[in-house]
Amino acid sequence: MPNQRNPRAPGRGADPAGARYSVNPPGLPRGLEGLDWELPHTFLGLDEVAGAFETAKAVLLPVPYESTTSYGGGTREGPRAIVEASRYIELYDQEVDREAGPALGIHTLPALELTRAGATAAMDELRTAYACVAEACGDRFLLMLGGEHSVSSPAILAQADRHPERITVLQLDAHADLRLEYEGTPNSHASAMARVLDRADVVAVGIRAVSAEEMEVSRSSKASTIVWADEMWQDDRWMDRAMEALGPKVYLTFDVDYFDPSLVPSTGTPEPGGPGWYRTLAFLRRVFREREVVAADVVELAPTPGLHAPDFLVAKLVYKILIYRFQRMLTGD
Ligand SMILES: [Mn+2]
Repeated sequence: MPNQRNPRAPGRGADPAGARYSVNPPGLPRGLEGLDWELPHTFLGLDEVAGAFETAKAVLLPVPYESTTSYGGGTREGPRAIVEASRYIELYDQEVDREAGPALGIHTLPALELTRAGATAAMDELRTAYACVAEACGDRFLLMLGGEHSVSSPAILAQADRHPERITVLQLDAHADLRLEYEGTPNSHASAMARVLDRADVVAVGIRAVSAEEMEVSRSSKASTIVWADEMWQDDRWMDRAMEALGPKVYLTFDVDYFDPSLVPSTGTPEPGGPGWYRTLAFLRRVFREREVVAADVVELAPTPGLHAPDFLVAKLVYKILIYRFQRMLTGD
């Protein structure tokens, strides 16, 4: 029996005809159909129709990896909190004037568990696994949910392997992550971008905490561009500067500590003076309109028990990224 009371009801996600919501979770024992079952624990709570891999335009890969966090911990819980919060997002998006999620099809993969036999082994494992997932995805848009920022480098390197032309990494972050090594490991979250500089250009936006060593690395590398958070408060010229530095193919890595900690306090290393919501969306909209974004990740959410706003913000950010990626398809221009 279709549930017509409320689009938040179980089995969220329009059926192919778009007229009703499917209800029953797969594998339900006979006789239990039609009861008020909760939404699936998938991105947006999409059901097995709207979330089917075969027809999905976008795929989410949760990687709840945390090992080298230097200050506050908890990024291991990030992917789960994003997916949970996403189940309460309005499917309707005002910018594209439709329920974008069911129209796109978004498939949520199970979380990838990495070995605990050290950071190097875990990063090697992730690079292999990510390459395998990217291959299986074909032309579906792959977005990875972290986890700490170190998960980005294996993903970027795997994407660099897939694209013969040099890609640009667009890094939204408070920190440059250009340390050659940190706390004894070159695989630290603080070294995530240093790991990729010889394979990709890196345009870092929102930066407001760097070390002297990182400034040396940035100044001596033609591949590194920094847009400082304090220039972003003055006017929008930073957007032009960032766009000019982006090549035609972009990998987007979004460390949520980019945002001001008044918006996202739930992160390992919060830094004051971060950008806000609407200018960030304006920038992302432009990036997706003017460049080909080949893949993305959103990392470093460390949920605070009882504080849901940052989890919801990050879930909505993920939804907006997917909407911008398919903006033309969704609006028909
Ligand atoms: Mn950061």
